[in-house]
Amino acid sequence: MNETVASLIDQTALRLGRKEILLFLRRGRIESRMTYSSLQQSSSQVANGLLEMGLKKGDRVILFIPKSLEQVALYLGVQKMGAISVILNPGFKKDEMDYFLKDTGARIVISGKKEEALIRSIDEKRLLLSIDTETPFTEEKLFPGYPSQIIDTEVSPHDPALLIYTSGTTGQPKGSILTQQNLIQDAKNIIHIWEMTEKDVLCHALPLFHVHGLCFALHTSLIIGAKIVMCDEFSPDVAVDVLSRQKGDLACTIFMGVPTMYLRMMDRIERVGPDFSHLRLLASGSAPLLPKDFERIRRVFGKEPVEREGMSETGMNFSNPFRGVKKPGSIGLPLPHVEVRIVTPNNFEDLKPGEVGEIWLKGPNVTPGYWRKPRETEAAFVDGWFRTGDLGKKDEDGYYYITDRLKHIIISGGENISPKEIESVINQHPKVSESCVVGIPDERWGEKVVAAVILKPGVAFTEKEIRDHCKEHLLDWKCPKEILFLGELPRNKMGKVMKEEVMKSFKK
Ligand code: MLC
Repeated sequence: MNETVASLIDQTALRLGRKEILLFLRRGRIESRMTYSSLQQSSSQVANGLLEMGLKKGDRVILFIPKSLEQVALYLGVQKMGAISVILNPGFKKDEMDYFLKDTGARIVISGKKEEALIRSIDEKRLLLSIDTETPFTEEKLFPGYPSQIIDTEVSPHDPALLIYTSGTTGQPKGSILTQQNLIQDAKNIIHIWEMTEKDVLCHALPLFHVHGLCFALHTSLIIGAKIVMCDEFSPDVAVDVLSRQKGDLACTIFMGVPTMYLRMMDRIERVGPDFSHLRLLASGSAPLLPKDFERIRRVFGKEPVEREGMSETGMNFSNPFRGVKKPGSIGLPLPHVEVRIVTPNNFEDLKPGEVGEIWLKGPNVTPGYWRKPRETEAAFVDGWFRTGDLGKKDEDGYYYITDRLKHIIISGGENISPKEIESVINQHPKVSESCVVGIPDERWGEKVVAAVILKPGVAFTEKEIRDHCKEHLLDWKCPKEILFLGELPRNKMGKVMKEEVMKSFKK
């Protein structure tokens, strides 16, 4: 049998059956506990149940469900039967979900109770399974009575296992295909470089619909047998409370977060000042960690953070060493088997250390391409090298730095946001002539989304109305935090909007 994410987890589960592997916290209180054998049993029942419903290997299964133990068991069940998981933010609005349903061609949607109505409003007849995630986990909620033996589906290393949607620079999200091999390589790399073992306990406060919370945090822990203290959502108070426990069920050794999470925790901690010496790894990624925040984490937590870099298309690519020198402002060294080039973006010439160019990647962790988007896939690769769209450099010690972005993406609180997607929503409004969305530096979010809007002549439109319009069509955090009405957009001689100039108008 080929190795799959699910088979690796099963092997550990067989060894550590009675171990409590997941502990679920709702609003900071322990709600449910799950052993490996319970996870194994319910996920196998899910797999058998889905097979009996007629689902097959390679079918897409959308998980549109709040963070919960049910979500974990369902996700693993989908993995076991060889279908492709599409795990989506339960906050997506109707238009966004309409797009995902069409783009994935999903055979079934598994939703939470609250999310069910939204799917039904798009497609009354779609095969849908709605699961209650608001009450404590029980095995009976999923597929009770179905066989609980391990499924033996023929899955090859190159079969797609997961679609992770990422903000497309042209507007529409693209489903990055991650194969079994991509996911396994990624998990093995992380376990290896961060020296994860079954003695570890991870505080999991990330969403499960991104590679960060799903692949870097969940896969690694389940594969190696590290216990997970899973929070229903990120709350700085709960995270600080959990991370400061030195003994008992909740005592953790690892935290993985985005810089915004650290900043929000530190605003609390500096007033309280607990002892965090039991934590062995504080990992930060998904957005740049400013050197001043690196220093602040070191001061407040008494430990240097390990900054690392990854992408939905590749999993994790770089990390500062767990034991060696961690350089503030650097994303660190390439992970095992990840090849890196820094090239001139125009004529693809390799550059020397210290010179800034586009970062290109190759390795078993890199996606074979975007789901049903051959043109975007072709544009993303040159001779088998993945073009990240990030500009960066390497120093004399081999540490990498991201200096800028070639692609138009805003990174806010660790979420990648496409300005084009927001512009097209704003521009849809009949009162709007055009708009330009940019990201400007922000203490809380790293960057925040702002919009310059040009109205049609003679119409009246308020900032609130634009925001409401955006909230109707877009996830809340994609909506502009500031809106400026301009007479016209600044353009260069070619007629192209000068984003830098638009950004300046917000800094006044
Ligand atoms: C929430 N809000 C945001 C936001 N998240 N605004 C801008 N950017 C964000 N990321 C806004 C909401 O719209 C709302 O405003 C207000 O904040 C409170 O909402 P909330 O839902 O209570 O927010 P909160 O739970 O506090 O969320 C903050 C956060 C979250 C930092 C915990 O954004 C988060 O989980 N970020 C991590 C995302 C992540 O996992 N990224 C990994 C991508 S993978 P209003 O006005 O609407 O009321 C990747 C690869 C890699 O990048 O290497 O990791």
